Amino acid sequence: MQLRTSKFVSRSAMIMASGVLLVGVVACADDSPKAAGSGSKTSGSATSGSAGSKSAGSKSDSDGASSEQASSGTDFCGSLLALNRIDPPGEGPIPPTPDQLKEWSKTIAGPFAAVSAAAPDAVLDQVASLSSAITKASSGDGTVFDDGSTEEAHEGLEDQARKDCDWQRADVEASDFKFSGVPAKVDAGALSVRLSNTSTAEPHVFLLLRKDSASTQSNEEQVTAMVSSFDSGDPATIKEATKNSVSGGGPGGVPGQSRTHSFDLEAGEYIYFCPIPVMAGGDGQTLHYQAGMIGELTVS
Ligand SMILES: [Cu+2]
Repeated sequence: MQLRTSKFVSRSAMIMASGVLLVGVVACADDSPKAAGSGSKTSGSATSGSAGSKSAGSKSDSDGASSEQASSGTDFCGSLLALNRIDPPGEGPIPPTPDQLKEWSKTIAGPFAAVSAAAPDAVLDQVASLSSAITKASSGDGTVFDDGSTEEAHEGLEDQARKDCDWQRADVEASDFKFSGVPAKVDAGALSVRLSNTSTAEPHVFLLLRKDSASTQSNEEQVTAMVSSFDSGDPATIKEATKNSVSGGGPGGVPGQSRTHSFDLEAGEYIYFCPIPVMAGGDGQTLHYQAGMIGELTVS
């Protein structure tokens, strides 16, 4: 039982991170970021090169025309959305193996290079930080997921996107145990969700599951069917059970934190939910969505 809980926290921590890198709920609470850039010692990956050269070189030639900046902004917006669709490494709540990390770093290399190439000068430091984290992952080093600075860096990109991108926004408050401020309905396309955790004790995350219109199960039952598949530890079972989950995770943070994730949503009916177990005074078995952190979002 305890195992299930701790595994689930781990999975939540993984999926809460935006498409790029995730930080353990506990790890990010201890607030001990490792030196950004230490991964650059690792021999090169495809991603570190492009980010590194951009961060080294392009700050000085930022006197470009504003039209150039506008088109670069458009690329930045689209490429960030694409990056955010990439799932975290590993299977369900099970921490990724070194091989899975290596595989993931290959998957994310192209989308990250696109972000890196299009990123405005204002976020070059963040791009460099993420690049070094991906380089670490490419050597099978999972400590990138414990590093609060990588999550901060991704937040910097999301923050910039809110300035540069013509996206729908939702400012959502997560408290114990409900979400406030989630629109009932949005248009298909980009939606930047900024989650502010106003709890004093509980981490929260905002995830989306596309409703199965053929299902006779309640929303809560559909979420439970998905999250309980992680207990099987079987990749095929998990894959089938999570097929309607919106890929790439969602915004999440510890008490007092604000975190942002931009989704690119197709039309449909979605369930939003937080799957973290009740921690303070909880039995370790009740998950936040079972205590009220669940609702519906229509995308049309
Ligand atoms: Cu929660």
